[in-house]
Amino acid sequence: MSTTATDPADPAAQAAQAEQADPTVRHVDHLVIGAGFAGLCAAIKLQEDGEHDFVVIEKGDDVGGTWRDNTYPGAACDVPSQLYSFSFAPNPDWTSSFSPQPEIQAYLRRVARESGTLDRFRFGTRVEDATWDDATARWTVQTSAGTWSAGSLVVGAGGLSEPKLPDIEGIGDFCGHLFHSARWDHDVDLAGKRVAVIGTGASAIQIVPEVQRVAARLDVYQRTAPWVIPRNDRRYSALERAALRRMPGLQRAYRTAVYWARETYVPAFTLEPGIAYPARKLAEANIARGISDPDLRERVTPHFALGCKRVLISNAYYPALAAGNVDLVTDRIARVTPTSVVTADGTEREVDVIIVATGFHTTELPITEHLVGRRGRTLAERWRESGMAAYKGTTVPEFPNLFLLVGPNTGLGHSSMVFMIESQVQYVRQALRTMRLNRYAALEPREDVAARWNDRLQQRMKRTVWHRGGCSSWYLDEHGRNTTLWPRTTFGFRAALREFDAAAYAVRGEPAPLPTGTIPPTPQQTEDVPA
Ligand code: N01
Repeated sequence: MSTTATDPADPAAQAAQAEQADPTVRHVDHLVIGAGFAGLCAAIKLQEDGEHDFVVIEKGDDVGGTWRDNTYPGAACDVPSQLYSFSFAPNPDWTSSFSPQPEIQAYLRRVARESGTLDRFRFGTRVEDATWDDATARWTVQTSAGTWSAGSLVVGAGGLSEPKLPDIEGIGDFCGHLFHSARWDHDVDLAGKRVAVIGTGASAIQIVPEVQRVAARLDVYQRTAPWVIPRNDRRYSALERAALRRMPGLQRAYRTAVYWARETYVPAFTLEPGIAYPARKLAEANIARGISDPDLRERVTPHFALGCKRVLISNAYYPALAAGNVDLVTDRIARVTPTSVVTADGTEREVDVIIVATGFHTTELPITEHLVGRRGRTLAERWRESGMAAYKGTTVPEFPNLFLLVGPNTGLGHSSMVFMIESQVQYVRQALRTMRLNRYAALEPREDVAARWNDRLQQRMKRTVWHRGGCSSWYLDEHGRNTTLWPRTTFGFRAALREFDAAAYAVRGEPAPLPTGTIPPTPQQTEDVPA
């Protein structure tokens, strides 16, 4: 077989040569991992830019990501739907201000269908590993359905996709039904059952009121009480929806109003936690309204600054805890037996079903164990040494042509992740355009630039409520560094990613002179709220 060298800056020639070498490998310009909000956004925008040679690899059997997986009763978004949706695909048909999961899932399915990209999606396919090949300047991606070779890799695998199970003695020996909130077992009928819910985070507080209504008894195991403010949910009337449908300008104005209202939380989170005093009063009033028993009120009142952990919203949670068939258990769980949960004080509570609402692997993302960079080590290995960090939350030194969506320090405690995803996808489009125009085979951020970016970010983090608020949370890694959240405004994030800053990158492949008149138009950020 011929091994004639090809121009490393010419992906087509590289692909052709590799195909000759191994005809079982399929070649694409771009491979996207994940078909949630992030992967779908990437696919739609790649297509819009004329980048038709891509594939989306998705382990599930549908689009939707976390909104496909979290089907527990009561699942709904805690960011208003007018903002928690793509700016380029407004939906006038949301039935209420905080949409339930089935509506969000239906929205994502519709957007995917109408985008005309679905034929590039490979469902039921798991990425086993992805390895950078320096010789060809391409990623080799092993999947459960064969091997792909891709010029660039866009990872939209999600930060909340891998359920985290609690490490409790005996939990594996439980003989009743046990499942995680993100893997709800709909075959289990909870009516008349004795149920335990472990955890009191965003998922649990939505699950508890639903289970309380049908279960014979419900034990809620709380390790740390969360702050819960009222949920100002409202159903839209048919008239309102008709108005939103007929007047797109009205919907844009609505979205803009929600955006700015949410952005007013930022100073309390990132500058001075004391600013959140009115929200704290709201949360205390929420407790007082829902619970009359002083002892229970005391036990659900957090002892840390509001915002330190995710602020939850619910009108139904406290009344459910106060119901006659519910016990809030604040003693530590010592062990689980085949039929019961035993707490440290020796109390044993018999249960038929245990619902584990203990969150996700957020600071050691499982996909990173499978991404092997230029130096032959995985992204997980790099991050074990240096902590989870990326340049602008998106690119990582040592990992050429890799783009992380919802990467390190892009999470939010107050607003819509869809806004952050669109900002990142804009950046990726600019990067790919730069590569095409200049015939770069590969680019990766410079170590010094990435380090400066992250030093500044961590410096800023010290002022935030997530560090000063007196709690432990999944925002922080084992060294106490906040590697998950963005510590500034979302419009600040968008501004930082608006243009691709090629000078921050090491590139491979010589720039070629551009023939005049053939420069493709700059991909424009969809007109959105802060523009
Ligand atoms: O998970 P969490 P989640 N023994 O990690 C407790 C998004 N989301 O699935 O606080 C006993 O927040 C743990 O206790 P503690 C949103 O971004 C959004 O609820 O660590 N308890 C905590 O109470 C959210 O932040 C929406 O002391 C244990 C709970 O389990 C993220 O998903 C809805 C334990 C875990 O809370 C995750 O939320 C749902 C143990 N061993 C989720 N281990 C909406 O948009 C953990 N806990 C509405």
